[in-house]
Amino acid sequence: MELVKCTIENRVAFLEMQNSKKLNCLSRALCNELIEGFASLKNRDILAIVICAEKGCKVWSAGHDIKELPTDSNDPLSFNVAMEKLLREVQNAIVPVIALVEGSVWGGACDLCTVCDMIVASDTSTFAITPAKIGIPYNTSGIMHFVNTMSLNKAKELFFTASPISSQDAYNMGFVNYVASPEKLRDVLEEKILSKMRGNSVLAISAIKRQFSLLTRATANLPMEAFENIQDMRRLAYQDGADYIEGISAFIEKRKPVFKGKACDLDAILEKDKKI
Ligand code: YXS
Repeated sequence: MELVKCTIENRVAFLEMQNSKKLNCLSRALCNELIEGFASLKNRDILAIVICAEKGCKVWSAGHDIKELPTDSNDPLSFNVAMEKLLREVQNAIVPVIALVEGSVWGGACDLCTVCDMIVASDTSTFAITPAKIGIPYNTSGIMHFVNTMSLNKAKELFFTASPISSQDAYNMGFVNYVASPEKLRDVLEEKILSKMRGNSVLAISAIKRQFSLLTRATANLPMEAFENIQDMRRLAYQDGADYIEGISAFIEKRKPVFKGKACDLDAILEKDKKI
């Protein structure tokens, strides 16, 4: 693996993202190497997996690689894209996964943090979920990750403003477990979490972790039509809505996007769809 370093220290596995020159964008290559890292740890005697970036990084991860987002009307966040597979790998891990965050966290990387079991962040870190900034209708499983991790009002604020919040704010709302200076980050991880877990039964922790994963993914019985309506709406937003292409182009051309989409456009398109 070239983009991820996997080490094991005192029964804790560290998957360190080492592509800071590309701001650790969750490209297919980086996601696949993280998935490979998880696979290599399946039968190891470990009590936790830590996802981290190189010490001193300014950006923990800039999120999905925008230059890899499809512009051929395919769903940018479909079930089988590498980033979605990585998010499921974290949730299916049989030991707790902890995000050790230094630097800023963006977009899909913020979702990666929500699916981790705990977060220890530096006091200079920020978190932003940014699909609205790029014209992307986020996906249902991704939204549920935030619904399961914070209050609805804070989740909506994060999505609708697409603006970064500080790690202190994230701590105050229960999203981040501990905040520490960059120099003390690993010590706090060890002292507050790992050292206490070491004395406990990894078997019991694994059984509990698997229950959390199953229970948090159990949706209240969503009627099939609602799910189909969601898929329809998302498809119409990233296919027929021009905002998605404008968001990607604006980012690549380093200019502010000029979004022309209106909320009622969705109704009009849905209406048109019904007439077919
Ligand atoms: O100009 P060059 O070629 O050097 O490239 C620039 C950026 O284009 C590139 N870059 C990215 N390329 C692909 N995907 C990205 N996510 C991405 N982010 C950055 O890296 C080079 C340096 O970027 P620059 O000049 O902006 O660096 P900076 O230090 O001034 O600013 C760092 C950031 C992270 C604040 C800034 O790059 C930024 O805001 N990046 C976009 C963060 C973001 O919105 N990520 C969401 C990606 S989409 C996603 O995750 C989901 C699909 S969703 O949107 O639904 O959540």
